[in-house]
Amino acid sequence: ELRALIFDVDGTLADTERDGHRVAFNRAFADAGLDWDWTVPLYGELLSVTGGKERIRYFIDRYRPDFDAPQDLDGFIAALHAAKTRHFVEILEGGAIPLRPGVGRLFEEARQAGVQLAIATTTTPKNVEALLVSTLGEDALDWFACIGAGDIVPAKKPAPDIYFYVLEQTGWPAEECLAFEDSANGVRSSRGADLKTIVTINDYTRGQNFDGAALVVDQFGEADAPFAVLAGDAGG
Ligand code: XBP
Ligand code: MG
Repeated sequence: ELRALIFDVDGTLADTERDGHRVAFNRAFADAGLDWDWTVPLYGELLSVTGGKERIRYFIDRYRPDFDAPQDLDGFIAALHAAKTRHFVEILEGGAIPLRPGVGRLFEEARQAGVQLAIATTTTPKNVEALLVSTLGEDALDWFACIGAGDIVPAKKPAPDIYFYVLEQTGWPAEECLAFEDSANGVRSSRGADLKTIVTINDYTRGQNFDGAALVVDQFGEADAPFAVLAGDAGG
């Protein structure tokens, strides 16, 4: 019995990273008078670290070892990240980032079939809300039985904690749920919680290791643009 679909957000529901998060980070750096510039290829490397605050900290350690860090480094990173969130929400509210093909249809068909929906993501809750509202309207927030996001669990993906959190909150047994992810870190997280997982790749995650995924496709597809199966068995 299929009871619920649990979705990752960034890269799965929408291509938010390159033209959304990355740009928002750079705007926050500029606001703070920093000359840091996260180019498209550099950002691809930084994506190995999930979570925006964690990503900034990793960048400083790895790429700016001589940075004259303020004494309260945690506070500095938190403020920088809050500015980044404001910029990201502004980008979404401007309507710049659509849902990926087939996502709206999947939500619709699940709701009509009485299959429940939830979110499991490392991104900030405000970002999830802004994406859902800007693409689907205010009512869409009520479609989700649980929105597990951000710092609600201390260990971000690839740890399975955010999926365990959603399963705990909803009471759904893992074997009655299906997870949707776009990245290796995401699959490690969902598989760590024993969830059957479907992967939709994107330009940043193509070629990553999706061992354990039930199915890998290039997109969810629409009637006029069917998805292509890259691994797994759509019928099985
Ligand atoms: C993707 C991420 C996120 C965003 C940034 O998470 O790694 O960290 O890039 O989000 P997922 P914040 O695919 O699980 O949604 O800056 O809000 O942390
Ligand atoms: Mg993702």
